[in-house]
Amino acid sequence: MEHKGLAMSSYKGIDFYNIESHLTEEEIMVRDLVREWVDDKVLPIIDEHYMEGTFPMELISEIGKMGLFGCNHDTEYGCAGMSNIAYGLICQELERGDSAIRSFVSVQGSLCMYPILAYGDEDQKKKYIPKMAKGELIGCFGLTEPDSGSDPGGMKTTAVESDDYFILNGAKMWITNGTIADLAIVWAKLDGKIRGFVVEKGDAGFSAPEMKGKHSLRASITSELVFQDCKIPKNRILPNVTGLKGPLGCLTQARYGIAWGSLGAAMGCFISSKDYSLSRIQFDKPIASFQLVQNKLAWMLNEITKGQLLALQLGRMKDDHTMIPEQVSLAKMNNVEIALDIARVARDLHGANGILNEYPIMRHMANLESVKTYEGTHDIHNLILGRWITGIAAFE
Ligand code: TGC
Ligand code: FAD
Repeated sequence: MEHKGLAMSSYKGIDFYNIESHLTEEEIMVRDLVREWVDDKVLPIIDEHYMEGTFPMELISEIGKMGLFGCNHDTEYGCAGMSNIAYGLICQELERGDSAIRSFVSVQGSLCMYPILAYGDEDQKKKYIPKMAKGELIGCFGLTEPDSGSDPGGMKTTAVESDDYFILNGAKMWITNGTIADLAIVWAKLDGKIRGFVVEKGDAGFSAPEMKGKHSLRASITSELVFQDCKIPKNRILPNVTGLKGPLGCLTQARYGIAWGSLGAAMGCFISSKDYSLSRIQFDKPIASFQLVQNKLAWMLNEITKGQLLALQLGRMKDDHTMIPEQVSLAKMNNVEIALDIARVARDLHGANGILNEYPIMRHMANLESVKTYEGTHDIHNLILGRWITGIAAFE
């Protein structure tokens, strides 16, 4: 029996539980604007960039014009001052295009603009934030090192204070946007304590070679950052934070965006699966008419809907300033995992066609493998929750 549900409608997002009824007009407007922009500007070109291993640089100024960089920061230094829910919806729509686009926006706003705003001085805010909001300056965030990923406190990069400079030595690895960035927020140990520094492109002793050979996030630039007696002026230290809570505070912001963004990748895989199963005929019927296929589609919608409700409530708590980092861990961990599982089931539903770049499935699946690892691996978030539940840290 035919039934008028999602099958008969054109794409208007996935909103089975009427999340929209909880959104403001501005949130709906920005979500729809970004959704349309992704359809028009990202989806037609992203696969080529993915195959070539290039980032679509031409999109940066457009993202800036839409006010998406650091859009949830205050308007004082030129940011859009949107709600955290609006920011989450933007991440969701961008990642339906590709995780690389959401990553670019996450790194710029949450990992580079945020530490300058939260820990920087007035001159640093005035110098960098207005241009970063417009996309005229690109930022990156250097925490991970070859020998310290999940345990960033074990970093070896050092800063030494001389009369006129800080001198940085060491290396960062896996840094999104590194090679194309104008500035890098770099975390290094000064007198044994973790401090943040702003390193600029062109600083003597600083280089940012691109890392090649990725099978995931191919439309994103990933780099090493190398510091060899790199001298930076004294006024480039972030004066208002010391210790691991500096970088971890930034990660809370970015993990929040991923909790929403990963749902976008899941939605892309779900919609493609729904459309494909209605059009693919086997045994003289659309495969959508078989119970096992419907079971898979129903499971996808179920997981996406639960993930949306998690993200929505997380966003409300962030907007109310009651959100704690452990709540972000739960949503990042859950939503990335279900997105990856949905991508895998979607691949199966598309049969052999599921491996082709005509469909977004394998691209999302491969991207999500990185998303599961970066910003704290799935298991690190499990342990963060384990510590919250038991009071016992099981990291060591
Ligand atoms: P721990 O004792 O837990 O904390 C040290 C201090 O930091 C505070 N804190 C936080 N503050 C804000 N937000 C958070 N999420 C925080 N978590 C902890 C904490 O209160 C404490 O403050 P204080 O005042 O007492 O000093 O530190 P630990 O060494 O036990 O760390 C535990 C652990 C494993 C959870 C932490 O190291 C961790 O999260 N590791 C994962 C590392 C990670 O996520 N790296 C991500 C690198 S960046 C990246 O991946 C970018 S991808 C970008 C893209 O392309 O999208
Ligand atoms: P490891 O820490 O070596 O972990 C390997 C495995 O061991 C994982 O399964 C992990 O869960 C497990 N493990 C580790 N410790 C424990 C423990 N205590 N208990 C149980 N299991 C444990 N970093 C940045 O600083 N800036 C960036 O912009 C950035 N962008 C990235 C972009 C991409 C595409 C990727 C893939 C990574 C990026 N990263 C970035 C690095 C990322 O944050 C790290 O890869 C991540 O934190 C994990 O570190 P690792 O890869 O060294 O893995």
